[in-house]
Amino acid sequence: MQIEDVWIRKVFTGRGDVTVEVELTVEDPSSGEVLVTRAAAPAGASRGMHEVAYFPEGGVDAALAAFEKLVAPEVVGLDVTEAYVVDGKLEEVDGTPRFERIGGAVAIATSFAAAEAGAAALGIPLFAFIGGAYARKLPLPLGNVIGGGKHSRGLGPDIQEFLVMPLNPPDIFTAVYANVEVHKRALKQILKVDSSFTGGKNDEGAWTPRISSRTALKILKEVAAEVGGELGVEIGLGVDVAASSLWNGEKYVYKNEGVERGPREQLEFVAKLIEEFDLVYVEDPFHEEDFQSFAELTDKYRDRLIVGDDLFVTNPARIREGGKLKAATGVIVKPDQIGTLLRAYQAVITAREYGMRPVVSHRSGDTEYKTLAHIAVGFGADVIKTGIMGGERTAKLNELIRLGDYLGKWAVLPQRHWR
Ligand code: 2PG
Ligand code: MG
Repeated sequence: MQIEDVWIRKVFTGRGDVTVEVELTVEDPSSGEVLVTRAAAPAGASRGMHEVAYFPEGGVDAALAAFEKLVAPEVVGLDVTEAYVVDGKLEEVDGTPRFERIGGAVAIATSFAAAEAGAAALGIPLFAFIGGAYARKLPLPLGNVIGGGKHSRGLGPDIQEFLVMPLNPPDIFTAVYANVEVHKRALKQILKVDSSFTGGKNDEGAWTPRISSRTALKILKEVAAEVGGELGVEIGLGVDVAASSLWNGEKYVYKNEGVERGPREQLEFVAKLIEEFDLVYVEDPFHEEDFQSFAELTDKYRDRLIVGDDLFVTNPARIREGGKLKAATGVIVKPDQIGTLLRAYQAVITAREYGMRPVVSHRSGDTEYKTLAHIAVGFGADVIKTGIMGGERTAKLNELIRLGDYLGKWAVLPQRHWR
């Protein structure tokens, strides 16, 4: 099954960022059957310094030109049923470690579309193409209920995300439902502490009241206990501090709270939040170069998910560095951060070598594509981080529910496999 034709166009993410969508036409030479698959690149706002270049110099139009000139002539004729052959070609035609010539957006959209084509050509679902016959574990959904930081344009709390995750759901529908219900019911509690709040939501569909981080967690704790009690499910709390966005080179600046914290105070602050709210998930508590503080915190809380996002940027070399230092118990896997599905897979393998759990994640500017749900199941991720509300978020969650049906009795139910 060879690629016959390729196409690229500019489209938009849910936040209105311009991104690229790649379309591939594949033809079966024996039957003459023609398949068309497409995929788009998501876009982050709080990007890690070590991520691949999103677009080449010159922006999206330069990306389109690079696709036409460098990628298109080389991928036409490749066999999509050979996993990752297109990804290898993307590395080759770009030739830089950060995809500076073609841009990470072109790379990941092409990589995704090629995997979709491979699956379609073989007549199997994408997750099975990625993960093989043994891929049948459903991830726990992790989603943000209240949001701040860059995703709320500095108008909400200083911490970027206040998250919930069901820990022992009986099935994937109930898992998603638990998060949806917490999100819906949180509004009433928010209005009790911020009567001026008009129900605004941020880039990822999280509520953005002007409240402190501690108040946000208090609200989540109460609502999660209420919903969890009704559903008979334990719902854990988490945060993505996105600490690189707060770091000014010396201190963590909490603008809305009017507080500055040095590295030591930051460690104490985060540890206190973990204790007070029994946080099961803590992402990027320190800035992207501070492996040492990560290791100190992880040493205290090995039974929680202490997760690196900007720290690792889905980069196998950085994950290995962190693994050696025991800097985390979990690794965010955003395929777009590293440019291809093949590299993301290598990131997952490396994380597991060091006993760290993969958390497959969306971006704040995401698209209506459901690709991420298949990647999470294909990689056997413990957790999928994909928000709760908004079409580009529910696209992934609804697909997970469908995959649960598809796998039926063969599904390994989403459960907390740690602690
Ligand atoms: C994060 C992500 C997704 P962004 O920090 O984890 O929530 O945000 O895509 O803006 O990097
Ligand atoms: Mg993050």
